[in-house]
Amino acid sequence: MTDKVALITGATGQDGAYLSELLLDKGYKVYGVKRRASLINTARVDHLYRDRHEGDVRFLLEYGDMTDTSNLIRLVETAQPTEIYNLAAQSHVQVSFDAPEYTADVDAIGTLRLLEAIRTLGMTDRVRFYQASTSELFGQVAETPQRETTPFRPRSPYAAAKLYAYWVTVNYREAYGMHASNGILFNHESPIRGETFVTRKITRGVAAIELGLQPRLHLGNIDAKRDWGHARDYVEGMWRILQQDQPDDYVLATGETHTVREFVERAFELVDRPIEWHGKGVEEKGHCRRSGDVLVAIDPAYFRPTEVDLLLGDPSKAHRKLGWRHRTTFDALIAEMVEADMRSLRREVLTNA
Ligand code: NDP
Ligand code: GDR
Repeated sequence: MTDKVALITGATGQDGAYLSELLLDKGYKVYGVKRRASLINTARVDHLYRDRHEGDVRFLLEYGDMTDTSNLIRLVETAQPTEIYNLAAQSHVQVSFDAPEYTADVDAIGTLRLLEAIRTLGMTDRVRFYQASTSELFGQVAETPQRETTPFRPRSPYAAAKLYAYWVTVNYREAYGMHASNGILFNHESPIRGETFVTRKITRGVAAIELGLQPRLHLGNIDAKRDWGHARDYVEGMWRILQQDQPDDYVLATGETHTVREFVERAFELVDRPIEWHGKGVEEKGHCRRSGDVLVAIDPAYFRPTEVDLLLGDPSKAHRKLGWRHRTTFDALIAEMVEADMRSLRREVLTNA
């Protein structure tokens, strides 16, 4: 029987799925938290699931919610984890402008509830805690590239909620001597990225256009710059953060930045549809055309009340202290995502034929 037990909130999300897989490979027993929903929402981890009646079941999904204190206490008590990864969040920046109070409840107070559950159960010296912090904390950036010491200046209700979660994690480390750490992760993507985040929206859109399922893609601010890596690489960094003797906060990033516009161009190139832009995007709400067809149209509905224009991380502390490095390049990430979306949409077309 393994003595390494992880509790992962947000196990059904993109990172939760990659992290569950990694920890199971490393021999952990993993308790994942799933939310009650009217439709089954475990597609990303179904391949890890085994019937409880089979032997050696090391992946267990329990119902839970970051808004429910007593539930969180029971989950920690049941799992008796050695490591907790707090990945659960209302993670969509634009949605946080529409649902700011819910976002604060889940992302900020939810983190506090979980830390308090650990304290209430007298487990502060037995559990290592990872908080999913974000490059969105840097917001209107004070310096470039952004590193652990760069001042925070959040630009959305999501980022403001995550700012609270960041500091309360630091506070529990200092006040109670907890092994509690923040991973300040820059954007990371994959074929199982949520479909409303820009990268997946683009790769799915490219596949759908290529297969004749939709005429064009509607996007917002294509001049925003992001430091995009692969989720598979980043969950390994999360694990490394909790294996350190001392808790600390780390930036995980690639150290490269690209515009949304570049992401679009590379993705269309992969299906042999090089594109040219007409208009200047943000300023003129421009379109991108190919042989007269408008393939990308700019829709003001996707612009945010306040935008984070540029993110570029400096991961040198993680390189030095964790021995962590991203492995997947920008081009390889896009290729993997476009190929996966082409495959899955082709399958859908065949099934519906
Ligand atoms: P996802 O949106 O893919 O996953 C979020 C997870 O949280 C899902 O499992 C979701 O459940 C769950 N969740 C949402 N609300 C609640 C709630 N009230 N109670 C319990 N669970 C809830 O996000 P990612 O996997 O991309 O990100 C993981 C974490 O890392 C998030 O905290 C995010 O904010 C943060 N982050 C992500 C980055 C990225 O680029 N991906 C970068 C930096 C930080 P369900 O499946 O039912 O929706
Ligand atoms: P982000 O990711 O806000 O960086 O947060 P997202 O993919 O939503 O946006 C990236 C940039 O693309 C611009 N954009 C669009 N975005 C979306 N979603 N849809 C569009 O149509 C569109 N057009 C342009 C956005 O304005 C933005 O500038 C992600 C989340 O995973 C957070 O949880 C995480 O903390 C940060 O990354 C790091």
